[in-house]
Amino acid sequence: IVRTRLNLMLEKETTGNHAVVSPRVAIIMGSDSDLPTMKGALEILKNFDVPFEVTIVSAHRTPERMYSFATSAKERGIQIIIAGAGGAAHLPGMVASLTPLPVIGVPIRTSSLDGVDSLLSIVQMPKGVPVATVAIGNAANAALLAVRILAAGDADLWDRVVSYQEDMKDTVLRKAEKLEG
Ligand code: RP5
Repeated sequence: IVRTRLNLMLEKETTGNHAVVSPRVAIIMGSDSDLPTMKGALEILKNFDVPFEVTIVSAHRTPERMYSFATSAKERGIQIIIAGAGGAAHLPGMVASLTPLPVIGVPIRTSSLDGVDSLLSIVQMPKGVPVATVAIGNAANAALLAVRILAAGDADLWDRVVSYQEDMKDTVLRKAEKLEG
């Protein structure tokens, strides 16, 4: 993956070797304007200590780059792709058409149609070419889904997912107790 402006922007935010060593997940987005949304996925993968790479790939502005990214992802060790895009959001679907790897789509909220355009562009895939689509702007859930898929074959990661769910439950129960007095 070419060192892009986005990679440079993320340098300070990624810790250790998350962004460069044996990435298992690829996070791509159509534009650097998607980054504020996609940061939600970066945070989750960092918290679960899942190595990832992140870059910009645009279906419309850089179609050749999209092709080379998608067709080389498996041989580079990528197991899951998270793709964020807004508007005519063809990136997740086109990537899913170019590789058998699981693709999770993140619809980016837009100013004109509030992200409904992105959601419908990503979710309405033809039979045979699946994209797992999360809610508008919910990049965190895309990463959590990626972590769960990886955890099915990774005992350590499985334990971390179980702890995450337990922590979530405890948080809600503590809030309920506080509310009840
Ligand atoms: C899409 O167009 C991107 O995913 C982004 O959400 C949207 C707008 O991109 P910019 O014009 O901000 O670069 O391809």
